[in-house]
Amino acid sequence: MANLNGLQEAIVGGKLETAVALTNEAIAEGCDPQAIINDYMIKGMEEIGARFEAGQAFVPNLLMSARAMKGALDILKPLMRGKAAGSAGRIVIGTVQGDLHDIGKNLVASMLEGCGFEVVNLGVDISSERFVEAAREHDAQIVCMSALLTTTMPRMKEVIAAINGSDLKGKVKTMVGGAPVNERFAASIGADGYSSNANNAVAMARSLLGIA
Ligand code: B12
Repeated sequence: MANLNGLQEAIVGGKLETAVALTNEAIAEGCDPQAIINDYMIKGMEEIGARFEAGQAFVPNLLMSARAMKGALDILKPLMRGKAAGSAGRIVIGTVQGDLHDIGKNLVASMLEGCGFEVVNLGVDISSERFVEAAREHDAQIVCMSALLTTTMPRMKEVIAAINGSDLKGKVKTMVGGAPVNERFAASIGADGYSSNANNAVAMARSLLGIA
């Protein structure tokens, strides 16, 4: 039987090789990739985050866990296929300026891609200007922003202001997410959409573009 608790522990312990081996075993046994991510891997990241907050883990531990998480995600990403129906729309996504967290953002990008969206992933530490330029260059319908730090959340408001102060006003929708972001914050900065996870991000993107 697939040792998914072992996978969760490998993520917490930052054990890349074990995480990769247990992920491959779980896939070979027919486990659902989405369930592996949501029910075990993300829980592992939450656990190491809680330990960090409690002073029981340190930045190198976070980095090791992130490495193990990424290694396992690389195996699962190609298997995350939703209901794709041609090109559902073009999306530019990035982590806001000053923020280097990209695991959740990349998960959202993969889910959107898997569900038929064309996704331009700008990476991390992205300035308002770059979001606007990229949206224009790629003729994006949605700009997605991720922030994991309370100190970088305000950058999302600046990106939305930059979009609204440009020729893209009214042409591009905005969607925000990341652990400290919630619906109320999203509404307060004028974002068109918010989702707490990658699955609902797809439903939200579809709804913003009026796709059933
Ligand atoms: C891994 C990690 C790191 C890694 C990041 C590696 C990487 N490549 O991403 C490293 C070690 C680099 C790191 C650094 C730091 N980190 Co850090 N980190 C984490 C940790 C443990 C996990 C984050 C994660 O990957 N979660 C798993 C993913 C899947 O979840 P997620 O990102 O939330 O994404 C999901 C949703 O939020 C949503 N989502 C995400 N983005 C988007 C975007 C859109 C558009 C939508 C719709 C949805 C959406 O969907 C995703 C999938 O379901 C968190 C703890 C936590 N529980 O969040 C701390 C945490 C975020 N870090 C924290 C801190 C303090 C730091 C540092 C300042 C530490 C330091 N002293 O140096 C630095 C900051 C560096 C910087 N400038 O960004 C704090 C933030 C506290 C705060 N209130 O701001 C946290 C909360 C830890 C803690 N409990 O104290 N970190």
